[in-house]
Amino acid sequence: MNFRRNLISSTAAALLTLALIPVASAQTVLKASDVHPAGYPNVVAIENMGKKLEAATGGRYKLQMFAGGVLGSEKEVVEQTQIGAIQIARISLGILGPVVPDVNVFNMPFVFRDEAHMRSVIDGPVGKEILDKITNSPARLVALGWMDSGSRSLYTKKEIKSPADLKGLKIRVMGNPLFVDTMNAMGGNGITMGHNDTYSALQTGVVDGAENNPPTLFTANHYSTGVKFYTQTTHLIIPEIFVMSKVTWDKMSKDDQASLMKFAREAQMEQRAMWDKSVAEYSAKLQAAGIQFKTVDKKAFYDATAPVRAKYGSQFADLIKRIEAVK
Ligand code: BDP
Repeated sequence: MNFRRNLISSTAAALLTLALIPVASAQTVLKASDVHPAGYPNVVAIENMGKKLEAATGGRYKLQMFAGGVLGSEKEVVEQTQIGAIQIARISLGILGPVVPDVNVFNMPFVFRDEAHMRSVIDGPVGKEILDKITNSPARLVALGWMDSGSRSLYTKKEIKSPADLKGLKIRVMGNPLFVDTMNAMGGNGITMGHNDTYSALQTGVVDGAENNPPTLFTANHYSTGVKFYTQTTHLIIPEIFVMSKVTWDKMSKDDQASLMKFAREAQMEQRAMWDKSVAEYSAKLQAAGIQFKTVDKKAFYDATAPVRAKYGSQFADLIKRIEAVK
């Protein structure tokens, strides 16, 4: 009796396994990476994009989000995406500069008048052109869309009123020579490191400060390292970007590619709405935690960084004219 029951149940189990195999093997898992924690607007927007793709393809694609930088620094994640070990990377455009030099036009200090200007540019033909340049470059990445990252400003223990106050201060910047030059021109010493190493560098005094937007200052806990002043230089207004490995893209059908592009565009818009709320929310939390938001004479920093725009901008002269002409 027992024997028969066991036989039946093991046969049933075998049939069940067989039935599951085709489904399981037909599903492609897209590993997605972000240095930001779960719940951050970028992470949520990418997860929602994945859910839509999963529904539209009847489960043939499933996105798995690895938030909080668990897959490595953005530089490492880009490399992993290029070879197809990671499928979707949400990164700062700043990190892509050394890989696709054409994107550096958006990475220059004060290239946009303000965040509204940056949005108009990325939404228009110039934004599309830069996405195409990434996709058509030898980098083996397909640009899916833009995201907002607001403005980057300085945070330090010491108050900064002018470029002279940055003298002798080591300020963490993202890994791109353009940002080292920018920080040096602003009066400090630019030190590059990955986002996930910045907290301990601030904590141990390896650096005296960093620069970023309010949501990052809060969610990465940088505000709890003794930093007191958030000096609103807004020297960089760099959009975020999300890219797919070309290895993965090339295996997708034209229809699936079109669905993904549609959902990517929706993710861009969804993140933007969440972004504005998150800047307001985290700025309030930072202030409640004692961080002093300071306005500053931006012109002094603008003037100080003129040599950086001259050095990196000459190759983009026509494009910069078109960016400036965007209302
Ligand atoms: C944040 C970006 C993130 C970067 C980080 C950084 O969202 O992609 O990794 O800055 O400074 O604003 O490294």
